[in-house]
Amino acid sequence: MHAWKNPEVPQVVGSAPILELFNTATGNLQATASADAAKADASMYVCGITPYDATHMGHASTYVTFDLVHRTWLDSGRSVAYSQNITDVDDPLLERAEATGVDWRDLAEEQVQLFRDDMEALNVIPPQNYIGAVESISWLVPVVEQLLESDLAYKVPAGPDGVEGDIYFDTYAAQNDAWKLGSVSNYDRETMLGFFAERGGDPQRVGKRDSLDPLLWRAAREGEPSWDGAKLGTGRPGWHIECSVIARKTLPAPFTVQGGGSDLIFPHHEFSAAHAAAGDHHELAQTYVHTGMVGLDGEKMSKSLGNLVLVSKLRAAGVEPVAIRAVLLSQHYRTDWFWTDDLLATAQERVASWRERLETTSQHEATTLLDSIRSHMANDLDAPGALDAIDQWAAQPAGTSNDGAQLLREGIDALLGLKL
Ligand code: 5CA
Ligand code: ZN
Repeated sequence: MHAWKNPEVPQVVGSAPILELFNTATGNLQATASADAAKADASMYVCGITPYDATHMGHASTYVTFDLVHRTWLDSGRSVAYSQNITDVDDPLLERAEATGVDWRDLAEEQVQLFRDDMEALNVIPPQNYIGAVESISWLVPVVEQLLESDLAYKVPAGPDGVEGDIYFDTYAAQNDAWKLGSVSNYDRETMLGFFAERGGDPQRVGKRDSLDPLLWRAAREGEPSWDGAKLGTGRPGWHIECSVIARKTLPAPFTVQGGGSDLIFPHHEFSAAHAAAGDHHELAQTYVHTGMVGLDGEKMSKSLGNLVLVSKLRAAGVEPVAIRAVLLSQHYRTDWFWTDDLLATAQERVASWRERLETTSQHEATTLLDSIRSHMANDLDAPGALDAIDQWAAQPAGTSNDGAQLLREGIDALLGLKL
């Protein structure tokens, strides 16, 4: 599928130090390159939207976070391979389409287009590989066939609806030196069971070898879309295998960063990694990076709760995208936080004060501030620290020279994606 328009990213003299990010799998900060290969190619997979209610501030915050990873790598002279999926066939999308009387394909297409427009407005660099679940089915079928052949996947007898042919992953049989249950999330079994039930899993399904075993292939049901799955029978793909296959098909193994919101740690990223290790005996990614949840009025912002602040609505109301992006950058990516109108008003004031001060920036001020922004960003994406540094510069009395204005404007754009 096509993504969205590539923004111009200015090349700025100097370069960012090696980016360190917090790795959920190890619980430590981790360099995203070794010191002797600081400019090695980098690669990233970020889980994309399920297109039925795009793009709320939670989505925006997550994609802008990984855009900062992307920009920091580019600034340090690395080339970046970036893939993202679209979960364009899955239960919640089909349920929403059914409830609103819209064809699921039309709903997905409309929401993906809205998402593209929002990403473009927010100055997010697009992935080179933007792949829908539907597009990935021909890649996925042989992978699941192979798991069946190795007895790491199995067919479950018909459930209450009488349909035969659902295929599950054998979690415990699949453990090996590249992956064990908990390798990514480090959760205990009780926590896993809670999240599994909450986030699309079916611990109660009769006939599974273990309650946590995730679905790989769902046999065709009356009224649901389905595809020819060769030896798997007719059906549609499970969620984790879809991302696992798209990532492995389009990126090197292991790739540098696997990204998404913290709601994807378990089961989604745990099992995406498990599926890769089961097939290929290697780790899926080097670093698992997760963003905090954005909420509204005391609750996590989510499509199912309906407490959404949509990027498109704010844009339609005339809010400048750069101010929205400045709100997102004002919160550290690993903290949970709540969207408020006050945060937006503050960001609008900050952007105005930065713009005004830019007009009188010396070369020396520009290089000093850029160094500071670079070191904040390399330290686990400390964007709030970078914005505070910009505030401090803006609060200094205006100088008489403006020979640093262009450099600083371009640097703030290249590193933070803020177009002043
Ligand atoms: N399609 C799957 C991933 S394969 C999915 O989770 N889609 S989503 O539309 O629900 O979310 C898209 C991305 O936004 C995911 O990375 C998710 O973790 C993140 N996200 C969703 N809600 C929030 C939120 N309230 N705050 C921060 N990030 C969020
Ligand atoms: Zn995913």
